[in-house]
Amino acid sequence: ASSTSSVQKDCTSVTPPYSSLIKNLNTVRDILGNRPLTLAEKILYSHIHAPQKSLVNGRLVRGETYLQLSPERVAMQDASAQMALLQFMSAGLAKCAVPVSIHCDHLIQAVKGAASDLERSIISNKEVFDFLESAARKYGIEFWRPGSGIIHQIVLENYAAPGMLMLGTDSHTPNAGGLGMLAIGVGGADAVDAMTGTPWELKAPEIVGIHLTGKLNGWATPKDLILHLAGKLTVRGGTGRILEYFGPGVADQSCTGLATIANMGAEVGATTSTFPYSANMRAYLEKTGRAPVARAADEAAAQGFLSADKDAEYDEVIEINLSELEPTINGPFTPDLATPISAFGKFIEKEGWKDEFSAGLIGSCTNSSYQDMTSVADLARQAKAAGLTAKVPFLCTPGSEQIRATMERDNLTSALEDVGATVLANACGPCIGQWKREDKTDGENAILTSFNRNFKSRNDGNRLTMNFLASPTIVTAMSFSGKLSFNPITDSIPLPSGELFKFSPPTSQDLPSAGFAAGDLSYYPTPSPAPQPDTEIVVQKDSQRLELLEPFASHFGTESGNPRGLELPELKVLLRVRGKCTTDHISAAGPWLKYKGHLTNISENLLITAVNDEGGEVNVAFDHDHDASQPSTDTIPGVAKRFKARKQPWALIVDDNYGEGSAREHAALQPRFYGCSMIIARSFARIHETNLKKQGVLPLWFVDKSDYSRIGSGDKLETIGLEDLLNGVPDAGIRVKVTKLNGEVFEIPTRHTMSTDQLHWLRYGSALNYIRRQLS
Ligand code: MIC
Ligand code: SF4
Repeated sequence: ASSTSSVQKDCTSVTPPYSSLIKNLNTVRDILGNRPLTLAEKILYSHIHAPQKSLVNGRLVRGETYLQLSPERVAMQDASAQMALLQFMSAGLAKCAVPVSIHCDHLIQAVKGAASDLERSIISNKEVFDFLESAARKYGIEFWRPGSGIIHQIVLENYAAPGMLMLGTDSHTPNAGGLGMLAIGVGGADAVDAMTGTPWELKAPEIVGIHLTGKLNGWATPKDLILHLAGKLTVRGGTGRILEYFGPGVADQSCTGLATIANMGAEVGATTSTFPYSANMRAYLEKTGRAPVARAADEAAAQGFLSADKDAEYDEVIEINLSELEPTINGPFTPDLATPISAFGKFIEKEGWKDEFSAGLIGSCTNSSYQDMTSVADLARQAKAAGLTAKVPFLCTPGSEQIRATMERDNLTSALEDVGATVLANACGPCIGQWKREDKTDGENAILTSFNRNFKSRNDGNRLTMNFLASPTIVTAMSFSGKLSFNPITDSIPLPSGELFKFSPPTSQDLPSAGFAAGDLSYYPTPSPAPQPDTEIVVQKDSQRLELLEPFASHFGTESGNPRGLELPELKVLLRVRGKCTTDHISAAGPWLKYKGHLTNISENLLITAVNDEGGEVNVAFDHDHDASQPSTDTIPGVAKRFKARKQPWALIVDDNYGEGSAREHAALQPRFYGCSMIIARSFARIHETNLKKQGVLPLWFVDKSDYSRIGSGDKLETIGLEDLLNGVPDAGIRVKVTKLNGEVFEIPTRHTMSTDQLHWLRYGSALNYIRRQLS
């Protein structure tokens, strides 16, 4: 079944309940003494659960107060949904408390091209897709099957709406902020809060105002704005903060351009990003079959709900003049190493890297809008007219079936294929290491992508592949030269005729004049399906892909064998991790994605790319208690397994921004599964810190960052003060007594960020154990 006109949507299920939100907001406004509010505050505060009860003393301090929120919707992708559903199932409810959608996108491997890749991936992941589909049927969840597209693009096209609050089990969930809402990336256990109707807790973020003036010109795109900002803010700059854009420069950007900016707010650690409602958002809603949502949003905007109040106060304001922005290329290995294109050639030369790259990749959840695709097709046509084809493999992943079908109808696909591009399935593919690369399997090489993330080993599993992030137009133009130093704005490409070819700045169209083509209608799920409680969810006993979850044991009480009361049992340090340690280091993706629903199997990848600060080696840990039959060192998961076998609970010592990157909660589940009870960090990334708390691991921050180097593997750690905290004694902080291997003893001070509720999670062993108690 195929159709060329856009699908009719059931807009009743996706229109935010504006009047009750505004009413709730007014209650909060009264409590706060009617001070002017930012847009992000309005959206957050309108979703506070029972404000009269939860805002005790009328106090709400950004960066301090914990808010109890009621999100309106949850979206989950196939990799993270497995754990989220396994946890939800163990809560024993018959249906979800809010609308939920599941998107099959991460598990599709790119090898040859859309059709065969999809077919092969459906077979190889059948067990998992069947599991997700049956769970969706049982609990009344909208199920977007493999091939339908990437979660964030589908959410933008179908579910996102101005003023909404949504959670997604993926760090790039903020993409939906392009429609003027707050969409927040979380771990599966947080999604379970919303799915069970438990208020979801978030420390009121600080709000950074980003004031946009001027106009983008020539080759500069919204992607360049966020690449530039990432360079300014660094991968830590957004932690605990929402980025709220405002000013005259917002209205000119297309809705999908804003989504790209919001998407990559994840790269600076921001809680999310948002923008005031605009005419372009209205146009996007209308073109994607949601005119009734646009009409309702117009009314809400007229009441001042969808933009900041005059004189609203930001915690910091950053000025960006769009007229001064130039295309920017970020990387390698970190998304915040930003170089303007005019300086990029020199940068490559200075680093001594070869002036070549081996593949150009466009699309993904970050950059596969109609606007992106019309602009790259324009460049492809210019190149074709000059007789050029791409110099390097040139791959494109459309974000959704709707985009794919519209590209095909409007001859954008053929324009790309004419110059040698391969159009892959509507899925994550190479962005998440689902890329069976047959050309470069090892050795140093560079790739250029329009994706969002570029940590080591991410795309093709090769640690030496340098991934540079750029706008789709820059990636495309450079793919015709194959040289990293090529700047399409100033440089020309020599043609066989001896003439020189220079690109004209790309032209684009933000929305298709003929509307979006729906493509294969069988990809669209029934809106708000009724739960079918009789559906059986099959998890085979000997399955290598799925495993039912055993609740984690509490650290305290007689069963735990812990003699220390409400202090953690005595812990042994497994490892001191050096430097950057993202969730990709803690729980690698690529080939491991297939074990996302099997905790025992996926735990084999624990920290396998982390650097041991004692010695500097990757994936090596020391076992100071080994017996005669065991070597004194092993892989990190190897030593963790030995500790588990000895029932020896353990701790990690880690560096700054520990757990940056994704929302994957496996990075918290896996250490907990092997017996990790505490992690002391120089600092944590937000989502990961919460994920640890949810699974009953205590995250502590060094008060004095230099204490990091005083603690090493084999040292014994004892908490002092946790018992008081759990007993509600006013917070005096937790001290940690360190007994070094050589017998030396000292104490260090630490800080924590645990709210009262989060302390319950620790006490019962996990948030889920606590929810189960509450529900029973
Ligand atoms: C990513 O982009 O890193 C992922 C894969 O989408 C992750 C989610 C996951 O690991 O399940 C994310 O961003 O949260
Ligand atoms: Fe998929 Fe990549 Fe987007 Fe994550 S960042 S959702 S892996 S396309």
